[in-house]
Amino acid sequence: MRIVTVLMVLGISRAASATVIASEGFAYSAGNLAGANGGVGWNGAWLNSPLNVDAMGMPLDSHVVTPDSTYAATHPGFVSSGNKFNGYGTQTPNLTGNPSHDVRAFRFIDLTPPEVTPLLDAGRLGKDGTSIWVGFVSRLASGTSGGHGGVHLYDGLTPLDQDPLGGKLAHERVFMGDRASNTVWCLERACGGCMGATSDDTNVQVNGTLRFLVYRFDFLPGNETVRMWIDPPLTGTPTNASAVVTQTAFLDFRFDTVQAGSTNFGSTEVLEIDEFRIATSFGELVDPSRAAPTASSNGPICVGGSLQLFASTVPGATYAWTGPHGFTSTQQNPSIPSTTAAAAGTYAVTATVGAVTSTEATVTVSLGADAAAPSVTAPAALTVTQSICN
Ligand SMILES: [Ca+2]
Ligand SMILES: [Ca+2]
Repeated sequence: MRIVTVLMVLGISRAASATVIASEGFAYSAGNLAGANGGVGWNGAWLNSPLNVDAMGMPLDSHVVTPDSTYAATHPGFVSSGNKFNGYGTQTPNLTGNPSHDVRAFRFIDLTPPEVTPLLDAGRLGKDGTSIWVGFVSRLASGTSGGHGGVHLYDGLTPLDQDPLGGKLAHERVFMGDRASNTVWCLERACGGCMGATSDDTNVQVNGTLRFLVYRFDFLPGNETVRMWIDPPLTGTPTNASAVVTQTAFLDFRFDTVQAGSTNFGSTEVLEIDEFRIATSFGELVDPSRAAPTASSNGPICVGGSLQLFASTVPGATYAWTGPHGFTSTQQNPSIPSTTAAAAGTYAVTATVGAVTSTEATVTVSLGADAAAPSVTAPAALTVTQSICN
């Protein structure tokens, strides 16, 4: 009797893909924003504080205005939809309960999808080692800026029936847009006296020119690194060197809520915001449908077997695979017919639609092989029986 143990190394496959976390094109009818519940990736509708009322007790809200922002007209490849958002500002004085004349709209991000889970730290976005892109188009149609406006990221929110600013001191973490003390587009950590305030101004004036503002938050142990771009080419992910702001000591923070709005000191000075997106790749800020494919394989396989790689379908895309041993392919689902041990490793694929290439999705393939020699194991006790002729 012989027991042969065949040892085989089993590999695991993993897939990674880019993710649109939330997207809002303000595809709503003209009118008040509160209660609008469209877009993708949100937990509930836009909220406005009931404390925002005019002298007559009528609600003051941010507005949806027709038509859409026109960035796509001048920058082919940028996808827009619906109408646009106007920060209301202080068109009507004597607000009850809101002496700062600061009208803001809030919305919670949906953090329940499984593809968002790896980005979470204690239930909010901002896990160490992850990067999140935020982008939107904005302009001040009236030209010169006297107030401020833009998009804020919050970690939690004080109920809006208690505070129309949602507990800015306790919860606001990031401001992106046109800050009160300057007239250029900026990145700011500003929350009325909280710890860790920074202001990073660009040299690009806030005016009637529609700008595509892009921010990338690299979440790290301790302080985050944040970069900002203005009107980056849509032809590919912008480089770190091309950033107009690089802040390597930004506050250590998490977020789960978005706020948009403005405080302006003239009745016609209203900030326009549109195509607001939160994603894990630049391409998805340009076109929220442009997620990276999911990569997978038929692994683990044995040396000598046929390796099959799979990229999920991205409409209209071309594909580019790279891998071990100089492997490249432009097929969506390439194969390697007779593998050698050198075929083991991580394969990466990108999808390109038009001028924008997705982030990489990867899959790691392990190849199993027979052990160098059979291993034979005898039982500890063996009875040998033989009939003897005598
Ligand atoms: Ca829009
Ligand atoms: Ca951190």
